[in-house]
Amino acid sequence: MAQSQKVISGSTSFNATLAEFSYNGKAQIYTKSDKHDNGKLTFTFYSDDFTKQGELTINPVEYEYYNKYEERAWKDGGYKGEWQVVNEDNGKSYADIIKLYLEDFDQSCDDFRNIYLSQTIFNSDDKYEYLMPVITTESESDQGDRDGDGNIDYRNTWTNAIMTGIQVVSETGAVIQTINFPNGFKSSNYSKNGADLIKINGKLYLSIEGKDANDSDAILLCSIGTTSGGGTSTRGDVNGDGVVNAADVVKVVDIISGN
Ligand SMILES: [Ca+2]
Ligand SMILES: [Ca+2]
Repeated sequence: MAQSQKVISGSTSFNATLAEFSYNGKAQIYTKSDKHDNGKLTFTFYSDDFTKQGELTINPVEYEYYNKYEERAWKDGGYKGEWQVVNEDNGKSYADIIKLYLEDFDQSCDDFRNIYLSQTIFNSDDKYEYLMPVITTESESDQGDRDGDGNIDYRNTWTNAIMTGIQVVSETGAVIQTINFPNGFKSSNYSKNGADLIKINGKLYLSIEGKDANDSDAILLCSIGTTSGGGTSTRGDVNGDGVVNAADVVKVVDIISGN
């Protein structure tokens, strides 16, 4: 029996698109590049016998980060000395694209991890789509009293990358849909947790963990339509006005919160 073998350098994990979200109903093997090469992220597609078929290179969102830690030096039996900067760092970082975890309540409910690319979740054409976070940065700080003398003797300032929306981007680079999070909702842990792609009764939803406007833990639920092909309705058009926009997100949120 002939064997196919292939060493794929620069890639960390095997992946594949899901057949149910592909244009021709077939899964497609791909790998995702290990590191951002000057910010670029490369997906490489392979046939079932590992023949390279093509690449998709995208430019992740770039943002500036900043960290600074200062403390008072030890003097006279306490942290009473001059303020000194222990660590200060700034530069550019890249926000990864959003990975989806499928939770299919119509089937086994087992989740399928790491869906980066799909063809038919967000529209019905044969192009791949992926999700880019809309990023803003917020400054945070804390301070404290290490020696308990009642006087502040250290302070820490840093920036957090906050996701305030999602862009659905075609492999052509065109933004085909922008979801602006409503009501002050924001998410800072998207890169670790990704987002859930939930399938219930044939309908698809995004579920994103984050904070509401009062800084309480919250999830944002967002309808993105059905998986059945051939329909004429606009995917994600919850309120039926023919346009997919933030109003659709708000409508779903209102339903969930019982307003
Ligand atoms: Ca498509
Ligand atoms: Ca102190």
